[in-house]
Amino acid sequence: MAVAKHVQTVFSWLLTLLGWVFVPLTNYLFSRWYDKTVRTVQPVEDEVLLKSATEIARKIRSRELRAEDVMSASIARVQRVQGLVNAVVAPRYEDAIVEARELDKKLDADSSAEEFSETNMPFLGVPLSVKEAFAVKGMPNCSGLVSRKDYRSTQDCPVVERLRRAGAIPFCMTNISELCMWYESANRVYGRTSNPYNTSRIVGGSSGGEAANIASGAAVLGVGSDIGGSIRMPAFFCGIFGHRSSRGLVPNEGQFPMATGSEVDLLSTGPMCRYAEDLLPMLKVMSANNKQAQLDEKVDVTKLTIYNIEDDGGGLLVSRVDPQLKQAQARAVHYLQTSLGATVKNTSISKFKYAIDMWGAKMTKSGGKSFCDYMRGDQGEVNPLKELLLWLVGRSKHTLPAIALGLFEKGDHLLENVNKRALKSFDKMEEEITTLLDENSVLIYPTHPKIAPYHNQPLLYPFNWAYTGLFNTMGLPVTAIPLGLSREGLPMGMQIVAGMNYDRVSIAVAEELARAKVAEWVNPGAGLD
Ligand SMILES: *[C@@H]1O[C@H](CO)[C@@H](O)[C@H](O)[C@H]1NC(C)=O
Ligand SMILES: *[C@@H]1O[C@H](CO)[C@@H](O)[C@H](O)[C@H]1NC(C)=O
Ligand SMILES: *[C@@H]1O[C@H](CO)[C@@H](O)[C@H](O)[C@H]1NC(C)=O
Ligand SMILES: CC(=O)N[C@H]1CO[C@H](CO)[C@@H](O)[C@@H]1O
Repeated sequence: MAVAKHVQTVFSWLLTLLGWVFVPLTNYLFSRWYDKTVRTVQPVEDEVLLKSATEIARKIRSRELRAEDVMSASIARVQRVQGLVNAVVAPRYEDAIVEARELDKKLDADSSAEEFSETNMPFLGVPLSVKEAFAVKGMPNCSGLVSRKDYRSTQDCPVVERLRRAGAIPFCMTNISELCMWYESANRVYGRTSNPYNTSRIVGGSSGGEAANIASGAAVLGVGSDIGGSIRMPAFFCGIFGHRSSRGLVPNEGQFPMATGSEVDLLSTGPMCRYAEDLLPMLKVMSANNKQAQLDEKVDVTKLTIYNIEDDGGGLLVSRVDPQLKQAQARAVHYLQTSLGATVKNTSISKFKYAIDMWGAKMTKSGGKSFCDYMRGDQGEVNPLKELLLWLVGRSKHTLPAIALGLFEKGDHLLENVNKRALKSFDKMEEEITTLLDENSVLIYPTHPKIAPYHNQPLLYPFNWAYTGLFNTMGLPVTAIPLGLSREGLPMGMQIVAGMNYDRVSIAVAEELARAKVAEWVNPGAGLD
């Protein structure tokens, strides 16, 4: 036992040492490769696009704005940035314009009608972007799988239906990673999405098109889902807000792939947006005001205890947290302490470094449908080894991360003991977290150890999503917030984690930091020539 532990320590030293040489070297090589094509999108200039969804809806209700004009502005913005960003994979512009026009007509007739009130339709006429994996009537739902590319949804999924009832108008579907299982959004159906702040960088995944579309200023609201960080990582890389809702709060139905077995415990659907004030109204609509979470209860931020955790304490094969991210997090925490009077406690939780093992063990135990099964669409299973050989000669219809995950899954039985141990660690960690987090406390943690890497670079850091995946294992609500730009002009951010069903608490902290402009979306390209 002692020997095993020693070997493990030595091994992790070696890796760290290797990392020191390796990271600068690969960074250098990647930058040489990608710098030739680097661009940033032009800043958003149209005032209509620089308002929160709540405000847009208010102005449409009072007839200061016309729904059709707002929709046209959003569409024009997509068309302006699409060539660089490639976030939108299926437009529904004509239908969206018709729907906006019809709404205008009704509002012109009687805009004070009860049906259009703020309570009934908080997102009256607001353009809505949706992750392609969700069903929107008449739109594709292939999740980047070539064999499903002609599929069209026959009806809206529950969250889209609810957002429509609240007045939002879906106008486009956005890119994802293949089968939503990687943190770079690229696939063989729609190609790759690039970061609006610097096109040499990733947008994250799987809800990457969503984050890029919102960050580039085209959409103000979006819908994402998160089984290992798929809302929070893209929100982080693109500098917007994203909320992973408490387990069971928002319906997951109507997305492909849909989690099966107890994988559902890890999956959560939630809002993505540019302005913090839209998070809570969106969550209310998406959860249909589920009573459990008491979203209307006020939160007194000054009474909060903030548990600040700097990093995972040295997870194997997980990158160290970038010093710029640590500084940004420290600044935000300092603000909460000094300006708001919250109590800050620096802490660490030793089990956090086993995040990947615990996540893997939870997924294996869930007994859901196999990934190789999903890769094949509806026709049996894909053989990942064969796909790897085909990939090497450029003939596979799958992406490398998907093939690698398929291979990994095939070897999963070898990890039986590791999984058993990980589940024990998990139980201890969950107990510790449950005692820490209540209605008067949150935990602050980095969203990701590295600022948006270059395209394809995530293949070198395949386990860095440990920072987000950790909280899926417990099903907790987490709000990812942006924290300005780094020296390289790329978004930074952090996670605010709350206790089960205390979504309103992490969101309240996000709102408070947004009010002080500590947490905010930055117009991409602003300040550059
Ligand atoms: C996706 O579209 C197909 C029809 O092509 C439909 O059968 C399926 O239910 C849709 N998926 C979801 C999640 O709605
Ligand atoms: C994008 O990143 C590259 C590599 O770090 C850098 O050389 C370039 O200046 C950046 N471009 C912009 C517009 O920030
Ligand atoms: C927490 O740690 C940071 C350094 O990481 C330090 O600046 C801060 O004062 C500490 N806060 C408390 C409350 O101990
Ligand atoms: C790179 C790539 O394939 N982009 C496609 C993304 O989806 C849109 C809409 O379907 C296409 O027009 C692009 O060509």
